[in-house]
Amino acid sequence: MTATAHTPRVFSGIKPSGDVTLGNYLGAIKRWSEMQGPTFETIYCVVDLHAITVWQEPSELANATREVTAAMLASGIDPEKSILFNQSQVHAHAELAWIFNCVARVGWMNRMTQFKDKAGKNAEQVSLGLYAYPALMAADVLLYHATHVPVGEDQKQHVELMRDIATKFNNDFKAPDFFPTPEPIIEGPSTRVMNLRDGTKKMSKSGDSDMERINMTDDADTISKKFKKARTDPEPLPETLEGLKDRPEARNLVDIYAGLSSTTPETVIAEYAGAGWGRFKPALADLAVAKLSPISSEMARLMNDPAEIDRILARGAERAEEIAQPILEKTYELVGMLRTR
Ligand code: AQP
Repeated sequence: MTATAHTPRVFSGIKPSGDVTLGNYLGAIKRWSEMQGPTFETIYCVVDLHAITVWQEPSELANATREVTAAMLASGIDPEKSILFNQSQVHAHAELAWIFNCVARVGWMNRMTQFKDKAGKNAEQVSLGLYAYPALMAADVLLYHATHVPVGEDQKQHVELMRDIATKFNNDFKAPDFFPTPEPIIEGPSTRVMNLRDGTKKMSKSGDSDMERINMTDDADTISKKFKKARTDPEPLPETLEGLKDRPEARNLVDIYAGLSSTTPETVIAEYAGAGWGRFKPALADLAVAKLSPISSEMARLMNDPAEIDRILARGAERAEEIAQPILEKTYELVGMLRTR
């Protein structure tokens, strides 16, 4: 079996750890929706087990899971075309993650920059789960023998680590190509949407200030206000993209415009060369409102019918389990676990 012998299958996930941001939308969800079609089987997951690597209020987690699901559905993820479910309903994720905890090396985890960023100076106090997160992420993808993982730039290192885990497992247990080595898909102008107040930091759900991100649930006035107050420099937009070098905030706004209008940063610069912020920011805000308002209205409609969201997730979990369970069983067999029933 070679990597190409595996069914072309996409897996990706998003944590229910706060309001879905424009970064999550442009870097992940919008692209996930575009990947539905004849080329790939697509599996999308609300990764609630990942969310609890940092504290989540128990009374809010179920609703946050529904809200992220609503954002995915409203952005065009079709539960008939894709398998859409939440991670904790398919037990095999946690089981395979344990096996991968025993395959991955501590030295590999120590190199993960996202852990260093998230733990900061507090590394002794964060959960063991946050440290082991990449092994669970490897399990999420490899449980389905997925071959492609569309993610934002921040997840690239984790996809490389999952390739190392797959290779080591296949070697250790003498099962050549049992697990595929998945390819990350990181493309387009919005693989790293930056914070609106500091163009050197990523836009995140859990960032300190609401003004640094656009939430998918923000109304038109809030979106306009946030773009108006977004940090920029005093210079107008340059004639070419090279002119945005060393101007991270300006580059970010151009990239966001390109992502929202499904074009390239070059095209945006060609249209707005020489424009000041007084012209560009309102145009960007109008574009964002036009693209995001239909999504936020649809999210609100879906959130009025939580039973329907739960039904979609339950059906998705059943379909996911049909693929995952035989792969988990084969994994246990390769590891040598006694199976008596
Ligand atoms: N700023 C971003 N630009 C582009 N892509 C992004 N993604 C996240 N932020 C950006 C992509 O969104 C997908 C889901 O991410 P996640 O929720 O699983 O985890 P995350 O990367 O840790 O996202 P956040 O928003 O930063 O969440 P918190 O603050 O809770 O940790 C992934 O494909 C990710 O690359």
